[in-house]
Amino acid sequence: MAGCGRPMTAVEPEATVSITESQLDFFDWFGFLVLPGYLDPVLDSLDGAFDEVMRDPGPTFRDGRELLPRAVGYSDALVDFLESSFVEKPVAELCGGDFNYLTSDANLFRVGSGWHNDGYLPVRHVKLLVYLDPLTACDGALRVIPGSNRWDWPTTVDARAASFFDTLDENVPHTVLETRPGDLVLMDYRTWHAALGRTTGRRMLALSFSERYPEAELPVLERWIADYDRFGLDTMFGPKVLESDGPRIQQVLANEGELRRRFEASPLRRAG
Ligand SMILES: O=C(O)CCC(=O)C(=O)O
Repeated sequence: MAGCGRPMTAVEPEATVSITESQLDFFDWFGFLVLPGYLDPVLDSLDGAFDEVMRDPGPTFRDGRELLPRAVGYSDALVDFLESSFVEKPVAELCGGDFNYLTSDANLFRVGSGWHNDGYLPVRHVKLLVYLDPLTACDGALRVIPGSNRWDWPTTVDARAASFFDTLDENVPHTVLETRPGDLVLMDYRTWHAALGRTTGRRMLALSFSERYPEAELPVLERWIADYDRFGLDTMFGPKVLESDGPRIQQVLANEGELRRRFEASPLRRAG
């Protein structure tokens, strides 16, 4: 839905497909879920908005991939998507009705991604991955280790895992998620994943969410947010998300203090 004086940027279709009980169980057990064609009704809008934000303001971080942190916050169409039932419905199922919107990024990959997970946090963190180009095992489709979301850190997996898995490369037992534009991939942060094979110009939009943090765990949230100082950020959200000032961002905003302190001291400091 559009709001707060923002112009309507596209027709606003509603998600008609709900996640079933067995899909929720699948996510719980295996740490990922693919919804084929789920985003077809909004694909053109997402595709156009992605290319626009990659032109302006454009990627601010390059390490083989070109990355624009907090990408959603630079586009009315992407904010509409964030607030739409396409996002709200599955995320509320996985993270509860009072979930947090954490951040987003737009990426143009010119390299693959080695085996890693996105962190072990005390509450569920979920990433929505929107790949805007058809991907097969040969050209950089996402690979996941099903069930690795249930590994304990550091009991069953430790810091040596990433380098060991990288030596194994394609021989790590895994599933390849071949996707076409319009598919939505949902992944638990704990799930180990990689993108291998020839990979040139894969476009990926990622949105991150979490369950609401209980009071006692807020210091963990604050440290997690502060890690974004690696991108020279003072806040997790781009201007258009900040304008919306919605309930989904309040817990993150309230815990950005350490990020702002690091930003003030950072040589990467940049405005906007
Ligand atoms: O290269 C990819 O598609 C995977 C992206 C990824 O690893 C991540 O966003 O954590």
